[in-house]
Amino acid sequence: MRTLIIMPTYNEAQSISSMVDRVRLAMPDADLLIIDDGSPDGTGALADELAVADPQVTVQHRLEKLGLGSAYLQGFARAISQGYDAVVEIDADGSHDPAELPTMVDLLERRSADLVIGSRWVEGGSVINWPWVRRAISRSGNRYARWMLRSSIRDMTAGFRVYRTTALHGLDRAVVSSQGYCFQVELAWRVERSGATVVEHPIAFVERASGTSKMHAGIVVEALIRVTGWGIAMRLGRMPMR
Ligand SMILES: Nc1nc2c(ncn2[C@@H]2O[C@H](COP(=O)(O)OP(=O)(O)OP(=O)(O)O)[C@@H](O)[C@H]2O)c(=O)[nH]1
Ligand SMILES: [Mg+2]
Repeated sequence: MRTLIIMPTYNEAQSISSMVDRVRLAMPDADLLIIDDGSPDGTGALADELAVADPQVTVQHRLEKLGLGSAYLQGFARAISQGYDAVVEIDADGSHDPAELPTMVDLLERRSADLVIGSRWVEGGSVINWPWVRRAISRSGNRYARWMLRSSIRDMTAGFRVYRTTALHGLDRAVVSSQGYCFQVELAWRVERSGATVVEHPIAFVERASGTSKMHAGIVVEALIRVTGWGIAMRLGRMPMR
């Protein structure tokens, strides 16, 4: 499968080089697109150096921090227009192990899946070095979203994924309402509700060892409000999302 790996970055200077190496080693035939939002710590310049040395690495620079969701939507549009079969979402902070990717892409093919999620909350999945509070928020948030959205996905907030490109057709800024982290929940839900096959593959998620998190309480609150709104709208029959 012709695969495009998309890695959005914001202030990941300490981890970008090793992540690019690990991705290229795990998936030597895939292309890698780094989308940097003008990171003040120089991540974009480091990414440019890596791209000069490797024709399979490309960097897209955006002038300001426009959010994870909008970075991915731009990457998806590129994957569609350039005829890739599969698209990968992966964080640049070392939390997702690129060594899982061959298995995840293989699952996409063998199980005829449209989305394979690297999941922390299925049997065999785990989270390493997270305080219990963060664990509890992720677990209960996922349980709530699954119930509210009548989904069968256990890790809807996961950011480690492989999509079949065809599952992303028609998704753009006019359709996808979330731009922050809730983007991942919305996309998983949209893909599942379109009748696509979603498979969860257990992964060990490792807390970032360097750099700073962009996560804050407002993100969790925003996701709760949106998920609740979608769930209510769905129960009122106002949001078929097909
Ligand atoms: N281009 C771009 N990338 C972003 C933006 N916000 C976050 N990212 C990247 O998206 C990925 C996930 O962000 P993280 O801060 O690690 O968020 P997280 O994994 O939910 O939180 P942590 O557990 O704290 O790591 C990382 O590679 C970030 O650099 C953004 O606005 N633009
Ligand atoms: Mg992270």
